[in-house]
Amino acid sequence: MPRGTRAAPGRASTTGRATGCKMKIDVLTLFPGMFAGPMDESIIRRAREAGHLDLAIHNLRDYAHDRHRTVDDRPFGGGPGMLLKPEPIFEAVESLAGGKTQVILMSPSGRAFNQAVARELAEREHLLLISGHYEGFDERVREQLADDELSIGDYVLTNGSLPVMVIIDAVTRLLPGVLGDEESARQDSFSDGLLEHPQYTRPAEFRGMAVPEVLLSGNHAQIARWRADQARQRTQERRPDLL
Ligand code: JCQ
Repeated sequence: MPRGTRAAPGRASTTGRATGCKMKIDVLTLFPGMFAGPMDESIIRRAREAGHLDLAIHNLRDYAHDRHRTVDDRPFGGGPGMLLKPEPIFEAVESLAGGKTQVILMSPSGRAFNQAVARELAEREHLLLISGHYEGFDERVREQLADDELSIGDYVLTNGSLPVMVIIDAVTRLLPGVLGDEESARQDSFSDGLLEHPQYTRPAEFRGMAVPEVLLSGNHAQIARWRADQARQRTQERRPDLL
């Protein structure tokens, strides 16, 4: 059975992660150096240090065994560019994936990544994220190895490492214990599918620009109505697709 036809995330399955225990993420990339820095700062760093996230970066070239450690080749049928050849990816997945692994390809041809997908992935126990490059993957990688293929947006990047880091960031902050109680509560209050309302901090007047009077009024019912209305207007203006 192809990997893609196994139980979908979210449902009861053998692939879910018990809440409160560690998530494992393996990354397969041609540019492991891109991950040093972004994955060693801020909340991701803390999540790793606290043991919520076990992150390992693997160089795809380490799974190529010819003299030149070749990872790419020309497309059958002709055309420009190069494809990632199947053998190193198959060997890497066979070495890194187990029965509970969700194998995910990153490419502009994937299904759209969003907050709902992030919540799905945060339930899994083991992710193997594979960064695309060149013109893409040999189709047999999709058919035989991948459970999912994700795009972070309709634009083309030079390789999938930044998209992989976007996924890791969005998923890690959802793992139990990673964010403080205050930030988790804030997150819940904005899961209404609208853009955020305008916010202000001190001073109440800055270079002639005043904070809206209602926010200084202390009338919390009126403030809540103002914020809801601003969020609705802003969403209508910038992201009517969300309404
Ligand atoms: C991911 N949105 C854009 C670039 C080919 C098939 O493999 C490829 C992967 C990439 C990198 O990913 C993206 C992307 N989501 O560009 C070319």
